[in-house]
Amino acid sequence: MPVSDHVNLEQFMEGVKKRNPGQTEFIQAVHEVSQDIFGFIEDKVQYHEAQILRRIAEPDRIVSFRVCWEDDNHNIRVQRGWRVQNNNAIGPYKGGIRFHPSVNESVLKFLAFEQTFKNSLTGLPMGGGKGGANFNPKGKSDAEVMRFCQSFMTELYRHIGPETDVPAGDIGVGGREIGYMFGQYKRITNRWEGVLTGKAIEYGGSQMRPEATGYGAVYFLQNMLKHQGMDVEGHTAVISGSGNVATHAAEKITQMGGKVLTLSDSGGFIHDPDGIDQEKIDWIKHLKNVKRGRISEYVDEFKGAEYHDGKRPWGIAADLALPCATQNELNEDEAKTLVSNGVKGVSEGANMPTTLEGVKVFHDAEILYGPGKAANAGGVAVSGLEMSQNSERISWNQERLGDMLTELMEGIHEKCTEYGSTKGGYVDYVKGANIAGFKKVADAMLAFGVV
Ligand code: NDP
Ligand code: 2IT
Repeated sequence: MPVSDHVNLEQFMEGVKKRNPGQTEFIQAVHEVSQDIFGFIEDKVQYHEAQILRRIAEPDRIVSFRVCWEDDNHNIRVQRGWRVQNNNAIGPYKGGIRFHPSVNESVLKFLAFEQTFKNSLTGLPMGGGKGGANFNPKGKSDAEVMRFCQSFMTELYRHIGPETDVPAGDIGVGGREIGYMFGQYKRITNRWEGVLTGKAIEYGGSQMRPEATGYGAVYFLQNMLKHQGMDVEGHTAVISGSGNVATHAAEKITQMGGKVLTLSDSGGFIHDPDGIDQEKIDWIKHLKNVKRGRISEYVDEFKGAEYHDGKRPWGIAADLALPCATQNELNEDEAKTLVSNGVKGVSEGANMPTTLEGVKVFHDAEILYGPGKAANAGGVAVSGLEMSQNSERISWNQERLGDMLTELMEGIHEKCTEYGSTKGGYVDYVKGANIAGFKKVADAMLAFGVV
C-alpha cells in the first residue's frame, strides 16, 4: 500500500497548507471539499492509490503575466494577469475572468478548484479554470477598459482556444469586457471561434446566458424548497450584490411571487420594505451597467428605502437569503443572525460566499443550504450550451434555453440529493455536490493512468 493511504484529513490539509503558504482562500476551498471526499473515498482504494484528490488540488498549470496599458492621462500602468488551468479531465478548461483589485493567485486557485467540481456537476463536458487581473474597472473610462482588455488578451490568447480553454465573465467582467476581449482575440488570430462565452447575441452569444446564474440560483432554491414541501412564492428574500448575478436572482424571486428586500454593493446595502420589483430592478441594471453608479443612489429614486453605509444585509429578517457578491461575505455571526431570524433557505449565487464556520451554523440548524458550486452552476451550464451552439453554428431560441436551464438545475439538485441525503431526511447539499462533482472527474482521471 502506498504511504498516502494512511494520510488522514488533518495530515492532508497540513500538506496543502505547506505547499500553498498564505493562500487562505485556496486552502479554505480545498478544506471544504476534502472533508466530504475523505469520507467518500475511505473504502475506495483506487482513488487513494492514484492520489486523485491531491492531483485535483494541484492546478495543471498557472500562467502569470504582465498587463501593460496606458490610461487617459497617458500614464503607463502595469497590472498582473493570470489564468489558472486547474483540471481538464472531462473537457476543455472553462471558467470566468475576474477583474478586481483583490484578485491574486490564491483567489483564482480557489475559484478554479471550485469550478472543476461545479462544471462536473452540470453534466456537460467542461474542465475547470479561472483567470483575471488585479485591475480595478471602477472609475475607468470605456477607452481605458478597452485598452486594458486588449492588452490582457494580447497575452491570454496564446493560452486559450475553443478546444483548450474557454473563459467567460465574473466580477468586473460583463458584456462590455467580453466584447473587447473577443474583438482582440479575433484580430490577433484571424479566427472567429467560440473562445469566450457570455458574448452578445449579435456575435455568437447565447440566449439566457446573462440571466442564467441568477435565475439558476433561484431554481436551485426552489428545488430545495419543493423537496421539503415549500415554495419561493409568498416569501421574503435578502440578496447581496447588485451585479449580474444579484439582479437576475432578484428578478426571478420576484417573478416567482417572492419579495426582495435588499441588494448591496461594496459600499453598503439598501433595504426596501416595499420590495424591489421589476421596475426597480431595471433601474438598478441601468445604474450598474450604463451609468456605473453606486447602490446608495437608489434611495434618492425610491422613497421608503434606506441605505446602510458600510454594512451587509444579513441583519434584515427574511425567509430566504442569496449571497450574490463575493467570497466570505457571510460569516458565522451573520449566519446565526439569519437562523435566529427564521431563514428557511440559503442559495449561493456567489462562489464561496459563506465562511466554513457559517456553513456549519446552517448545517447544525438543518437550514436548506445550497453551496455555490451547485446553486450558481446555471451560468457555466448555459456557457456550455453557448459553446455547443458556436460549434454547431446555430442559435437556439430563448424558450429552449430557458427549458434547458431549468432541467440542468433540476439535474444538479437530483445529484446533490443522491449523494447528500441523510437518514433523517435532511439533505447535506455541500456533501452531495462535492461527491457527485468529484466522482466524474476522478473516474476520468483513473482512466488516463498516471498523467
Ligand atoms: P458583478 O461584477 O456583476 O457584480 C459583483 C457585485 O458584487 C457588485 O455589486 C459588487 O459591488 C459586489 N462586490 C464585489 N466585490 C465585493 C466585495 N469585496 N465586497 C462587497 N461587495 C462586493 O459580478 P457577478 O454578479 O458576475 O458575480 C458575483 C458573484 O457571483 C461572484 O462571486 C462570482 O464569482 C459569482 N458567479 C458569477 C457568475 C456569472 O455568470 N457572472 C457565475 C457563477 C458565479 P461593487 O460594484 O461595489 O464592486
Ligand atoms: O463562477 C462561474 O461559474 C462563472 N463565473 C461563469 C463561468 C463560465 O464559464 O460561464
